[in-house]
Amino acid sequence: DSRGRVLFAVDQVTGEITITAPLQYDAGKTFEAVVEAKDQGDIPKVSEATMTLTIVNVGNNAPRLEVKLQKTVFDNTVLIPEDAKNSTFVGKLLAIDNDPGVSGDVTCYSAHPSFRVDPFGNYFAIIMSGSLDREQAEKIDVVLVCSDAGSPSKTSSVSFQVLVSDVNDNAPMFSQTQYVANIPEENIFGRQILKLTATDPDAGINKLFTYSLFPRENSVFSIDKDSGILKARTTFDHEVEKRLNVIILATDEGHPSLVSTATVIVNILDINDNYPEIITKELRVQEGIGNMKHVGNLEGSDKDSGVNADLVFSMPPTDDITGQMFKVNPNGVVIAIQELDRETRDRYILYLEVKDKGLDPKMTSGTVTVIIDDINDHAPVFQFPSETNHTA
Ligand SMILES: [Ca+2]
Ligand SMILES: [Ca+2]
Ligand SMILES: [Ca+2]
Ligand SMILES: [Ca+2]
Repeated sequence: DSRGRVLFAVDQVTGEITITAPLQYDAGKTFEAVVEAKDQGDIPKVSEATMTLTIVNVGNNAPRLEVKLQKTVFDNTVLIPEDAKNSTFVGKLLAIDNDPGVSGDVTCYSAHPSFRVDPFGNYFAIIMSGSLDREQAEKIDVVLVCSDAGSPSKTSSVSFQVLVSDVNDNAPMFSQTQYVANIPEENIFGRQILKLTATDPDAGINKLFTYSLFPRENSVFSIDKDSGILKARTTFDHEVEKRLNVIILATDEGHPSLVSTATVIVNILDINDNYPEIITKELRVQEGIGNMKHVGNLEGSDKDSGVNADLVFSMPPTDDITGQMFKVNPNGVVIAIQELDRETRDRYILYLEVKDKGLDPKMTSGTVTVIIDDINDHAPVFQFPSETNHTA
């Protein structure tokens, strides 16, 4: 044959012709062989006959497939960006089947949903038919399958690789959209509030990002652009502000870059850093009120919150007369223990203490003046006229 193979042999005695190599079927192909016969005389007589062999197609051959990719990065591998549009041309699929009739009619399909093959003249066009996502699959094996219409049908497959290149299609993602931090007031400058974390599933510079504050100028907070550590640039005062919000951005280095945001709520917790005050300066009471009677309520204040501003009044033991005359309840109610008589004494000065219930209680001392008002308990004594001198 054309490749110089010996395809036939003839038995020198019996004349039997045998096939020594597989005869590949090609439509219409015939083989010719010349057969010689000679006798065994001293000068042999030779005669020749031409043998013509037509190969009959008894089997059906599977299509032979070949992929010719458009942009190969290396052998049999094509590089496609993950945002490649539907219908992007990827390469050609050649499907050769020389079988006669329907045994040579070939149809093909792609086993991968993101690709399809469309008949196009004497080849099939390999075309994108779905979207790619590098974050899902960075390397794809695409298997193309072709079958002829013979019976039985013969099928072949061929594959190629797709390397999906990254596009910056993901913003960095914070681990939470909202963070809450509880920081006691009177913190030191530069105290760490919390560490934010974000991740970006892209590749290369598309996955690099930095943290920043929004707006960038902030006198209260600072953030480390690489570590995401949020710090205080000031000393917080619960009595001025109980809760602060700050917006953090994570911006990647893709072109164009993508940004995401998170909110940090900072609760400024109370510390017992304020002393109570006694607001009441004086209490007025009418004379003559008796034993265990209500004189008045003491009022106090404390700028702190909760127990740190929960006040307890007391009157420390004293040798003074006030200790025998008055009693102060913890809630600030002042009681007269004995009857108050203006004529005996018209004012008393109470020495008081007020203390909060904080963990480290703060106490303030002060005085409150109790003024005894007159209720005209003595009938006027007329000097003149009088009943006794009969001047009336
Ligand atoms: Ca990104
Ligand atoms: Ca990406
Ligand atoms: Ca306090
Ligand atoms: Ca406080």
